[in-house]
Amino acid sequence: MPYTKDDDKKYQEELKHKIAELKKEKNAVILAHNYQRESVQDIADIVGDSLQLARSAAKVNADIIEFCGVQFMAESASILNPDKKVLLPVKEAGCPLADMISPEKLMALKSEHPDAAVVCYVNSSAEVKAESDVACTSSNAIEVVQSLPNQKIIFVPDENLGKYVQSQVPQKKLINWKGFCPTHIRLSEEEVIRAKREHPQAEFLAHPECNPEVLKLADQVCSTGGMFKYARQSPSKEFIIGTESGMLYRLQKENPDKKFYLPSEHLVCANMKLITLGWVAHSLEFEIEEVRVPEAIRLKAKKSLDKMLEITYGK
Ligand code: CIZ
Repeated sequence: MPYTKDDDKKYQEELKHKIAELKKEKNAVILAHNYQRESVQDIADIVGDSLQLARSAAKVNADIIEFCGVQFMAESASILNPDKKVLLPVKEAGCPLADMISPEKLMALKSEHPDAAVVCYVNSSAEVKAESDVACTSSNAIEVVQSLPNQKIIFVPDENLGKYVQSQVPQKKLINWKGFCPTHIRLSEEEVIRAKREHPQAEFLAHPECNPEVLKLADQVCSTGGMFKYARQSPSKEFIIGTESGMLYRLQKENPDKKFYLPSEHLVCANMKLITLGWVAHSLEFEIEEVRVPEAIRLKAKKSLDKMLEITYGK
């Protein structure tokens, strides 16, 4: 008998049931990033950006954190919550942007600019965070750079975010690492112009990892968290979303009277999409792949995350 759509639906329901049972049995909580598949967002206890998820992990009373996202996000959750077992359902779910800088390359750059402070985007490894003065996200990068006494700032690894911050903080000199997000850089100026032509009433919200030509066309440049807030508060009814496709599901769910459009079919992060219900069930059942950062690196990386939290939340 051929496998049908109904069989697939039944299988997905069985997986959801299995995940719910395993969660209870193991006292686990499921966190999912805003870029995850709809089916994964649906089974999550919390959906958010990497920082929100890492912070909320500290507040939950669970023994296991099932982190549906990519490697650096699970690492940040583990750095901030060393007493909990953090699982990444698919160990291959990496971040090419985070892999574009190594601690050795960062150390070499630091020795060329000894008077510069080092700011690392959260999309970086624990080792790179450990070599940085302070971390930042796309929602607080400007605030973090402004808060530092140094005039010179080494900014790693995302060049587009660094250039955007430089445009907003012209009094500082940013030395930007030439890393990029392979998903965001694929959004072209032409695609945005076409989407604007097709939806003339829509506001264009762009993520700062997009290319500068694309950001020039934006009505608002914001992080994923900023996009949710802006879409909720804006009187506009239509929005073109310049970031990963997973965002549209929650935006639409939270704003049923508004319309959201993806300007390009290329805005799909293959690593985020590696996580499926099947892998979540497998990971919970066998408690794999555990993400743990060696203690000496964890303590140094935590310092840069704590400094960012202090700048952003004052504690
Ligand atoms: O920090 C995050 O979760 C990422 C990768 C993007 C964003 O804007 O929230």
